[in-house]
Amino acid sequence: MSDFSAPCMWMRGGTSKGGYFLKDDLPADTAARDAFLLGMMGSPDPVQIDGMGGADPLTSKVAVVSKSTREGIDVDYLFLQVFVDQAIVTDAQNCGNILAGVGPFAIERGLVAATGDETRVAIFMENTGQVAVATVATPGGKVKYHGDAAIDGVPGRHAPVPLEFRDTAGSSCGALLPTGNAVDVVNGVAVTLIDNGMPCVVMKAADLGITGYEDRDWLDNATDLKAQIEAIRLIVGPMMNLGDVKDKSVPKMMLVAPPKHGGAVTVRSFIPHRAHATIGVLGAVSVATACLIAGSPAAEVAQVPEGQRKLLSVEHPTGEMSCVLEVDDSGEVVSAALLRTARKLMDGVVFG
Ligand code: NQM
Repeated sequence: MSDFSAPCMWMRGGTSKGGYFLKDDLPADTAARDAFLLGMMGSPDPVQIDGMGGADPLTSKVAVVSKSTREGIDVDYLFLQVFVDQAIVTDAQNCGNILAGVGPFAIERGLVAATGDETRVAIFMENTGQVAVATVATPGGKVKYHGDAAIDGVPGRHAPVPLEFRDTAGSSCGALLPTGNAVDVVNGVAVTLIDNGMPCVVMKAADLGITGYEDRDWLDNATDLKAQIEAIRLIVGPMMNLGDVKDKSVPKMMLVAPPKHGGAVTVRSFIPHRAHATIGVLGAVSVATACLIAGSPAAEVAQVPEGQRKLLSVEHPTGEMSCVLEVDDSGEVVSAALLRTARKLMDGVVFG
């Protein structure tokens, strides 16, 4: 526990949920900030009973937002993952789901003025030094959360928040393929080490002895499988320029299989120690990109559409996520777009 309290908006962003703060409302000192965030979430504790966290990495997240001084950018966004059962707060990864709430939050807090029925918010993602553009519905100058858009993993319909990404390759690893290879073999398993916005290890589910169509509970209880995957993760951390990843939430571990519902590919992801209920946004972009790399495990199982603008539906445990990838003449992915929704849940003061 800390003695600190701060104004906070609790929001669902995509299929994740967490606390959104103005940077100036948090302690400037990182150690003090992290102590407050751990206390606020109730970490470390598997059920986070003494805090706001939802006992799941997907609901133990924080966005820190400030007005940007960068040319052409509206706001800066720092994502922080608060571990559930360890006293760790890390900025070593980005989060595209929590990103979906950043535009609405920035408008609500007056950092960005609404412009007509829709407001485009240019967001600098501090974790990776890259830019995303969110389009927020703002009829009458107010953020609208109700709407007709549905995303799998979230019941009901909400206002759409389209997200566009450019130049996300090598966000954390320095290159799209940090080893320079489409395929590396680690502990006998063929893997693609890739980073198109999120460092990911993409491998065939079948090579790990599963189908790739298992549900989250089954995966979370598959102790031997998880140990095998963690052993691979610890080896590839340094190969991906991420160093020792023992206490890091990256890379994400992506097990792919052929699509079952007319999509491009099926994925079961570990983020990295729990199975994801759906799939991360930039995780999906990275896996979709792996599907385009000739000779990769993902390409072997994927159905990739023709053309320079490709809609790749990434099937996950509770539905699918549609990624629109644009490739240049040489086949390199130059931009990615996805649809998310977000919702304001609470605005008040939170105690650490
Ligand atoms: O990959 C979970 C999530 C994420 C990350 C995780 C995400 C992304 O679903 O951009 O959104 O992989 O830890 O929120």
